[in-house]
Amino acid sequence: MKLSNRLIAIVAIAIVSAAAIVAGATWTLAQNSNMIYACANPAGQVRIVDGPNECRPRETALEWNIIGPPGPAGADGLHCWDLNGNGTADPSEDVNGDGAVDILDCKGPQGDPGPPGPQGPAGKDGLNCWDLNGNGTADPSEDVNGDGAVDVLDCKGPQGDPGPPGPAGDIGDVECWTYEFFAGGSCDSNWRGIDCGPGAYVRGVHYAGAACGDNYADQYKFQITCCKFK
Ligand SMILES: [Ca+2]
Ligand SMILES: [Ca+2]
Ligand SMILES: [Ca+2]
Ligand SMILES: [Ca+2]
Repeated sequence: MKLSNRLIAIVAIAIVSAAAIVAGATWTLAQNSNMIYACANPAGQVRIVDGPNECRPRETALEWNIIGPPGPAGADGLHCWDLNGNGTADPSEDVNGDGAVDILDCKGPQGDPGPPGPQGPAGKDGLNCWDLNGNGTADPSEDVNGDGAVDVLDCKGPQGDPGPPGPAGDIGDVECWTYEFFAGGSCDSNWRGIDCGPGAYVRGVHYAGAACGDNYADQYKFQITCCKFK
C-alpha cells in the first residue's frame, strides 16, 4: 500500500515522538538485528515492534537501520617523522643524524630516571669467617690458631712478606761551620782531638796534602766541618 504525502508527514512526526517514548522499552528488542521495526496505522499512529510480521493488516510496516552505511575512507595519516607534514622525508627530519629518515627519528629525548624500586627481601645470613666448612657451627678443626676457641682470631691468615723500605726522611735543620788550622804529621792524629763544641759533631775533614796515613813533617791545612742540629 502506498502512503499519501500527508500520511507520511504524520508518520514521521509520530515516529519521533513514539521512538522517544518507547525507546527505553523497545531498544533492547530491536538492537539484536541492528534494525528498528514499526507499524503505522492509517491515522499515523506508530508502534515499535520486533519485526515487520507483527504489523496488522491495515498497518504499514516501517524499518530503520540503527547503524548507518560506512563513510568514505579517510586520508592517509602522516608518518611520525614527517615534522612539516609534507609527506616527504626531508633532510631536516633526520633527527638522529643517521642518514635515514625513518621511525627512529620519532624517538623523543630520554626521560628522567624513574623512582627507585622497593627494597628487596632480606638476604640469607652470612657465614662467619671461621666457619671453614660452612655448616654454621664452630667445629674444633676450625680453631686454626689453637687457642681453644673458634672465633674471629681464627680468620687471621699467615703473616705476609715484609714490605720494601720506605724513602729516606728529610735531614733535620743543621747549622755547620768550618774549622781551619795548620798542623804537621799524621792527619789522623791531628784532627781526632778536635772538639766541635756541645751538641756538635765532626761532619767532615779535608786537608790539603797527602792522604791520611801518611806522616810528613810539613804543615798541612786542615778543614774540619762541624755541624749541630738546631
Ligand atoms: Ca617532511
Ligand atoms: Ca634518522
Ligand atoms: Ca663449621
Ligand atoms: Ca681459635
